[in-house]
Amino acid sequence: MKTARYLFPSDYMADPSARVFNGRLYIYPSHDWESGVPENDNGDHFNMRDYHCFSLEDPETGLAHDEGVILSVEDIPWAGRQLWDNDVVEKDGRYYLIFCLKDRHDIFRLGVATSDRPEGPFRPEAEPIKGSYSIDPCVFKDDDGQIYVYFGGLWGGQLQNYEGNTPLPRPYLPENGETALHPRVARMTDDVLQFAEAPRQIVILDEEGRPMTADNPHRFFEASWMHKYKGKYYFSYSTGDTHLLCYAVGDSPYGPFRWRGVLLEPVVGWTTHHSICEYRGRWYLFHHDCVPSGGKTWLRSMKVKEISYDEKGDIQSE
Ligand code: FUB
Repeated sequence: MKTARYLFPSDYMADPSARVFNGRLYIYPSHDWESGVPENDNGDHFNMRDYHCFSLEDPETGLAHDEGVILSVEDIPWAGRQLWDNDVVEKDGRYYLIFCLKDRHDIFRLGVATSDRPEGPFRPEAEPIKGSYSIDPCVFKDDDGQIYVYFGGLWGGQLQNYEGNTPLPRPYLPENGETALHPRVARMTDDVLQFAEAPRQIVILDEEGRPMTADNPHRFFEASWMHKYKGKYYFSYSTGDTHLLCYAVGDSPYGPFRWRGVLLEPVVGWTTHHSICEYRGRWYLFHHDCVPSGGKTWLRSMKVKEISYDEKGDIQSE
């Protein structure tokens, strides 16, 4: 199966994070809806209010089964608005959902909610992760058990409001020829509730081995995802306004990651966002597009397609 197919025709779900827990495949998407907020470059029209969990028996044929609501914005004590992308990791039989949401000052933070079941419901912590900012957390558990969160996103994702981890007095988006903004990574504490270290900027190198510049159509925009294949770290991401999904490969969870290729060409809709997951010995790319909503960028539908690797470890996705 190299053609993508839709997973849940009866509602709009985006940014699918696919994970395997206890031999079962789960998907944790954002839940799009028609909120009536006008579209703008800040992404205000993505005004989501809850998350559902889905399980999927067979990515080749089956539809996703809705396990119900697992977290709602009104249950999060520090909530402002806009429940964007999330991801889930397991540690010692507990499940940790890491999500992004604007606080009451309209600043995106990362939060944690916990459950003893992958299907939730998840109970949110009282405060966001200390020192967190921006959007699109991906929670990656390495083979040694260490857990890392990758995050960051431009424009409405507010990454341009920071230099390193420090808020800037004014946002700064690098210009052509300047080094692009890059995503962040932080190791999590043993209880998976806080950063164990100050977030580090990770570097994506171009084909010549130089840090990507702002005018490179393959530079990072949002939607970090990390997976491991044959001992190598594959960092994949969305290029935002050039509408691609790309991947880059490195030897450490902190990078640097060298650009290797395009995973997905532009689809109908503005955003591209995805996850990559191995299930029953096969590899799958989960993503979304806006075909079922007739191109409404804020109403997205999740899809899956099989991918494979060649002998060099390059991903074959078309
Ligand atoms: O779903 C809201 C935002 O749109 C996500 O956080 C971004 O990655 C983009 O898909």
